[in-house]
Amino acid sequence: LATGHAFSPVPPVSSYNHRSTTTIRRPSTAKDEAAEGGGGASMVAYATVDARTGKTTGTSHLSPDAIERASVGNPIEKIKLAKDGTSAFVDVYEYAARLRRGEMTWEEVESSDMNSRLKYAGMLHREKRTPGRFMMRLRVPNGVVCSDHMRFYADCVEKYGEGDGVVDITTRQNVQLRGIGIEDAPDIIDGLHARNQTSFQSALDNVRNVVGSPLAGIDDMEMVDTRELCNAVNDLVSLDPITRTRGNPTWGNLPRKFNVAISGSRDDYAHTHINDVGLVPTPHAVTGEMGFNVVLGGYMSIKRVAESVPSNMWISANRESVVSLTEAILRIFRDEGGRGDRQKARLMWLVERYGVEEFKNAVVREVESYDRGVTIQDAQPGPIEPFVRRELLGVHKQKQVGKSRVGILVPAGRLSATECRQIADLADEYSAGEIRLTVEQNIILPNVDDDKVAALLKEDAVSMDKRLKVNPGFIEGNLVSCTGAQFCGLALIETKSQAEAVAKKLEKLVTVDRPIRIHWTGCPNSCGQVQAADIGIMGGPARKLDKETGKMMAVPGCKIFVGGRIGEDAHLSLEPLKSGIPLDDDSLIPELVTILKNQFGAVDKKLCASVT
Ligand code: SRM
Ligand code: SF4
Repeated sequence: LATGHAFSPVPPVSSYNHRSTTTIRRPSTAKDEAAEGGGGASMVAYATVDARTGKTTGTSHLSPDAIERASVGNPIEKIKLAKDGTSAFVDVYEYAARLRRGEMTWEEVESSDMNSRLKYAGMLHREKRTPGRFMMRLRVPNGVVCSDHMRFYADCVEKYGEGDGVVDITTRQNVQLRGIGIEDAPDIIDGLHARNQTSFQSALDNVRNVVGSPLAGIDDMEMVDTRELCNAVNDLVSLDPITRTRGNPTWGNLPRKFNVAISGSRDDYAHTHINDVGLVPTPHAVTGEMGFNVVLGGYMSIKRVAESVPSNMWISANRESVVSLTEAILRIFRDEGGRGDRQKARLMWLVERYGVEEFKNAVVREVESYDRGVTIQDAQPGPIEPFVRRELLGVHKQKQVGKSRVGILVPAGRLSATECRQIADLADEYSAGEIRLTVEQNIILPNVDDDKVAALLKEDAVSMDKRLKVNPGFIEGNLVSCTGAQFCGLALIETKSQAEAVAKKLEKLVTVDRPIRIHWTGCPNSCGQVQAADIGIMGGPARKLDKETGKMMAVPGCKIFVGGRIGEDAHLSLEPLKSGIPLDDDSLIPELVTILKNQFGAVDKKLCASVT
C-alpha cells in the first residue's frame, strides 16, 4: 500500500506562509476596459497560500500564461481562480462542526462549495437525486484494499440505509461511498487517512485513480509489477511535497481530469487505450530491459471518444522513470492545456496542437530539465506472437506454487454494507485479508491456498443464489455499469439495477460459449465505457406507441454499440448499431438476443436443451 501520511487539520508550522495573495495582469477585454474607464489591462488577484493549512493553492503553481487564460476561460476556471479548492477539506471540517452544533443546515452551505469546490475533498453532492447527500470518491492505487478497508466502508455507509448507503467499485478500480452527509465526512476522512487512503483530489480537474494490473505480483505472465509504480504516481499527485499531508496542490488546478493507467501484462487489464497516459509493458529490443511504451490521449466524453495514440516514447519500468514522465506530461498539460472550451481541454487536444513528435520533444526536454538521470527512448517494437487475454473471474493458479487467485463477481460493482463485510470475512479467512479491485467492478481474492479453494467455493456468501459469485454465467459475469439515474444527475436512464436484471434475463434465454462484456452507461459521458464493450448500452431518447392513446410517447431508451475490443487488439466502437431502443423488456431484450445470436454465436436456451 502507498506510503501513509495522515492528515492533520492543524496546519503544520512552516516558513512559507510569507505571501497569501498575488496579482497578475489579465488580458484586457472590452468589458474590463469599459469598467476601468478604457485602456490598459486589468489585474486578477488569487490566493497563493491557504493560511489555514499552510498549503500552497493549486492556482499558485500555474504558469502566468495559464492563469491569464483561466481568468478569461470557462466558468469552472473562474470558480477555481476565485476560491481555490485544494484546501477545501478544511471547509468540510468547518461546515461539519457547525452542522453538528445545529448552527446551520446543509441548505445554507455556500452553493459553489456544495456543488463544486468540495469535489476537491472527493465529495460530490448528489443534488438532483439525493439532495444534501454526497458520494465520496476515494483513491485506491492499483485497486489494492484489505478487509479492514471493506469493514470501514460498510461502517461509513450503513447508517444511511440500504437504498442510499451503498459502496460502489468503479470503472477505475476504485471505491465510492454513498449517502454521506457533510456532518459525518470528517470522521470518514480521518478514518481513511488512518487506513492509508484518501478521498482528496479524486474529482474535478485532478488526476484520477491510478489504474494498474489487478494480478500484480501473483501472475506467471506478469511483465511488470504495477503496484509500486501506481503508488508512486499516486503519491506524486496526492501528497503535498511541503506539508507531507494528503492532497498535492501542485497538480490541483489542471485544465481537466487526467487519467493514468499502467499495464502489467499483455492482457492490458488497465485499459491503456482509453487513458490520457497509458503505459504498455514492452521490453527493450536491444537490452531486453523491461519498460513501457507510452500511449497518450485516450478519452471518452459527450463530444468526442478517442483512442490513445502511440507517442514514440519508451521508458524504463522503474519508479523514477514513471514518475518523471508523468510529472513532465502533467506540467505541460497544466500550464499549456486548454482553459476555454471544456470539451476541448483533455490531453489529446494538446497533443494534437503540438503534433505527436513535437509533444514528445517537449516531454523529453521537460524530463531532462529534472536532471534525474531518466532517459526517454524511441518506442520499442511490441510482441508479435499471438496472445489471448485471460479471464479474471473464477479460480486460477498463481505463479506462487500452491496458491490460487479467485475472482468474484460483484454485479454492476454495487455492494451493500452486508456484502462488504462478507467480502472482508472471506478475505480474512482465505487471502490474508487482501482484496483486489478490477476495472470490471469485480474483486479478486489473491493468494488463496489451493487446498482451501474448495471450502471458499462452498461459502454461503458466494453461493449461486447470492449476488456475489465465483462462477457466474458468461453474460451476468461480464457486466459493467456506470452509476446511472439512482444517484447521477446527468443520467438519462437508470443503469445498475436494469443492467443486473437484463443480464439475468439474457442468461435464461440464450447460451454463449465465451464471456460477453455488456456495459451500461447512463449518458454519453460513457463512464461505463460502452465504446470498449462487446455490447454497449448508452442511455438516450426513445419513443414508443402508447396502446391506450394510440400516440407515440417519449420513453427511457438507449443506443446500442457493438464490437468494442480490449486488450492488445483494442478497438473502440464509435457509432451505435441501434438508436432509440426503448428500455422495456419487449423492446430491448429481443434486440439484445438478436445481436447475441448474429454477432456472438448465441443459441436459444430452449434449442440447447432440446439438442442435449
Ligand atoms: Fe465518469 C463525470 C461517475 C469513470 C467520463 N462520472 C462523472 C460524474 C462525476 C458526473 C456527476 O457529477 O455526477 C459521475 C458521478 C456519478 C456518481 O454518483 O457516481 C461519474 N465515472 C463515474 C464512475 C463512478 C462510473 C462507475 O460507476 O464506475 C467512474 C468513477 C471512476 C473513478 O473511480 O474515478 C467513472 N468517467 C469514467 C470513465 C471511465 C474510465 O476512466 O476509464 C470515463 C471515460 C474515460 C475518460 O474519462 O476519458 C468517464 N465522467 C466522464 C466524463 C466525460 C469526461 C470528459 O472529458 O468530458 C464526465 C463529465 C465531466 O467530467 O465533465 C464524467
Ligand atoms: Fe453519470 Fe453519465 Fe457518468 Fe453514467 S455515464 S455516471 S450517467 S455522467
